[in-house]
Amino acid sequence: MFDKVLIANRGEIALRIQRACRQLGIKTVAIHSEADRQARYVELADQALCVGPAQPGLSYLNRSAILLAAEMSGAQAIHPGYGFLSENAEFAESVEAAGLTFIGPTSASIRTMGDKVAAKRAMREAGVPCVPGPDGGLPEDAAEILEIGRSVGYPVIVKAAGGGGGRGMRVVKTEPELLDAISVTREEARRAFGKPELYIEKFLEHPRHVEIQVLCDTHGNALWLGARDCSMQRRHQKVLEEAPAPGIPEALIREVGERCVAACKQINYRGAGTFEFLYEDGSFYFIEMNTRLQVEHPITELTSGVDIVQEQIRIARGEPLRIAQADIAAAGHAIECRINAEDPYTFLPSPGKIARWDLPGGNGVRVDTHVTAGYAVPPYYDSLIAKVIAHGATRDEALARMRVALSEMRVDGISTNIALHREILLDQPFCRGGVDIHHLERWLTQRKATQKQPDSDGNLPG
Ligand code: MV4
Repeated sequence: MFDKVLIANRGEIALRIQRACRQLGIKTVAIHSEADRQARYVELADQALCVGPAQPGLSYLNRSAILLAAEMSGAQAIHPGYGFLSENAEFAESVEAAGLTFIGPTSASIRTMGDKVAAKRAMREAGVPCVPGPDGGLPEDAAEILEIGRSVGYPVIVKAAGGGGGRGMRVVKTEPELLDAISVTREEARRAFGKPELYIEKFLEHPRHVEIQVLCDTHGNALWLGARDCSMQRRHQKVLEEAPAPGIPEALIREVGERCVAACKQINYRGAGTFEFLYEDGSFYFIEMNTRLQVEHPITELTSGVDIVQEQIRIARGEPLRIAQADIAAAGHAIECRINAEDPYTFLPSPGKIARWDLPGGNGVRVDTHVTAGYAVPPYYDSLIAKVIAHGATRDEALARMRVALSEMRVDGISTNIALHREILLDQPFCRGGVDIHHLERWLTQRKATQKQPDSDGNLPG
């Protein structure tokens, strides 16, 4: 049982975790880099410790400094948030070895799911439908590889076992390209992930990206909390997400959700997790499992009525889940727009001082942000500065509430992608629902072609 949590993260998720802790009467320790000394959650924390300079490698990824901060502050548990060390099995191990509680899965689960070949094998054994392709990693022998390519059928996609999230992947359209593509990808994997192991799958050409949220305690109980559609991505960066996934029959979602729960029980999973699927032509295909809290967790909180972060903490304290699957009445529809400090045309980060920060509100509108007027967005970290979430009884009501919310939002002093979100919410195919993972990039290409582009001084022509 712990009563003080060290939050090993920054920005909006640090504030989100702090809120959950404080609402449970748990003290919080904020660690921060020199660049985040003035952050809101540092000010609100019971204790704050600087763990290093701005560079992530010297601060938020500095495992020994974070463990020392836990020891010095008397924190008995660490919540890693997302990104940074949240899926670092060695860090989870060192937290447990220090006699502290890691608020998340066991290091064994993190390690297994971080190896995409082992993850896929575990899911196949648990009856979770996977993308077609041979079990295990690719062999070295050229003739064997070519035979595998033929049996899978082109186009195929080659992926690094140590990759994920779009890193270490290469699509191969025809057999003559296969062997060279594998050599290049193997070398990239060796350099990027420290291991060259690859696997191969049938490449799905127009899938949607649909994921299932799960929650598992240490008493054998596991729940699925609904589906999220994350297909609106640009270069593997999610721009906007929604729950549930529009247009997919509830019975099919329920069947996949139950398979995910069965898999969690089979692998003895603990805490919050997300099963990532590709959904194409009415079928689900497992691709990866994320063993962390995700950026887009609020849309599941709003449609399931479950406070996922508080449940993570309760589970880590050894408490059994207080809700059963039957208690989860999926309610309404939620959409999340990720607000980034970035140039709306180049998508390059736009750090700097925020002169004006006007946030939206009203029924069904939630804003998760650590930013306040006068805050200076640092250039060292990702560009996410706020998440605007709109919830309604129907998807159309959520869309209408989001449009109004974004019309109220105003940020001066830096560039943001608010204008991009306003345009997306008027895009007919998106508003109809169910676009695939390539839609946003096609739409951006067309928008760029038709839109007057500013010149190098930022002036629009004409
Ligand atoms: C795929 C795929 C199509 N077919 N695998 C991308 C990141 C990681 N989650 C796995 N991803 C994909 N795996 C097969 N067999 C499509 C994606 C994918 C994607 C690929 C290219 C460009 C954007 C993408 C966005 C989401 C998923």
